[in-house]
Amino acid sequence: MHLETKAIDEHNHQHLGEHKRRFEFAAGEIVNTTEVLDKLIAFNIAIPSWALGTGGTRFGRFPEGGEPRSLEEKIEDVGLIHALNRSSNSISLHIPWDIPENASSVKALAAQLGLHFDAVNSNTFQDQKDQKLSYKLGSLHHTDKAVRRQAIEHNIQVIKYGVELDSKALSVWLSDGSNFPGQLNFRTAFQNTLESLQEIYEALPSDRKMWIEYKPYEPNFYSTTIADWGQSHLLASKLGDKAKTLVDLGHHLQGTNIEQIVSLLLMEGKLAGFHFNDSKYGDDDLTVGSINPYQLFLIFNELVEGMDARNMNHAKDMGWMIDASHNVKDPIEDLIQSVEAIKIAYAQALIIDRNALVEAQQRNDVALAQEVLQQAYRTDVRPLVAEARLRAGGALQPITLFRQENVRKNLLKERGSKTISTGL
Ligand code: PSV
Ligand code: MN
Repeated sequence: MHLETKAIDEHNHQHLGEHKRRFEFAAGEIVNTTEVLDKLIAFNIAIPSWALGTGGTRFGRFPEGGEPRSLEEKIEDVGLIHALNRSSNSISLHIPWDIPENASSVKALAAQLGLHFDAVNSNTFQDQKDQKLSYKLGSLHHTDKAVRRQAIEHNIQVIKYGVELDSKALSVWLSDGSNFPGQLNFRTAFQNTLESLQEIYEALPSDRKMWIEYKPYEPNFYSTTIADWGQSHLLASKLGDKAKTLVDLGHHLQGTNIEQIVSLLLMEGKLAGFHFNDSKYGDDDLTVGSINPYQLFLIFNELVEGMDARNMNHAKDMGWMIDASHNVKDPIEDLIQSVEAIKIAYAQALIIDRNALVEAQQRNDVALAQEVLQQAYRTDVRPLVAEARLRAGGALQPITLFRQENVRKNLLKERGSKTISTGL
């Protein structure tokens, strides 16, 4: 389904008066409105191809209907999101859930919708239909060299798909680990992983990156071979400049200070980017900002400060991606909410009074430092995010328009109610 520009214009016209009033009030409170708007307009967050269908749990899946049946339809859905919010101009593919059989036609379709391809993700955490050897006991860390070889070849194949799609990075997440004490020799598992990654790294063209994700548990519950940022960073350091650590917000134990991790990885030039989501217990895949928007803001505080310290381009020098697919919401509405939450946190981080914060930190004025941060956090920046969207050609209220235009109903009519898109 395609959303006409006319529908967006009419919607914006209808809500313009109210928006203007709110925007003028917000802009009057903020000293750097123009800078914030420019940065918001430039800032895009990639949509994962696996989030366009309804997610599930091991207890079941309750599809919404109208889910994309092919890679082309997934691209169309991202096109819809981007038309509404003008902030999601790329898609991240998971191989083999989405094999781009014909790269040039897929690229052309994406380009028509103003999209390009973000990181490509390999998958050695599931066995595929005609696969010779099983990943039941791991992939790149496996004790059997033949299994490692198969997993290495898969990653090299994914790099090739990525090159055809002009994707800039290979993202690797391994479920490798152990379920019981004694099952694994940790050192051998780590060294096997490193050697396997080295071979993959060598197959990576010089202008591409390898992003290494970590996760403390699930599906293995005693140990995970790349369990935390230290282990990912160790691998990335040994591999070289093209390798960096990817932070997925759902991949931490409760109470972990993720903002501190982000700050130090940035300091070392080893932060690849993000998989955004929110979680209450673990890798819950909840909508970004739905549980702990303050943590998201604190992460963006470190990101903005750290990127500025390294003179980085906020929009381009890092991988920004959502990794979530929950089971009770319309996936498109859910993704729109996630992107909005990210942009709100980013805008709030951009309006922090940096000089006042540095001064408070220097003087160890703890109370004032908190005041400075919370002054920004408690400012309602939603009118700025909406204004940036308006200037970029998007809708003032994306979800309202999505509902008014009966997008899901139309997709159901077009694709049927029993479609299930590939993914977890
Ligand atoms: C694993 O939990 C993960 O975060 C990895 O990024 C996967 O590629 C993705 O989710 C999809 O399962
Ligand atoms: Mn992830």
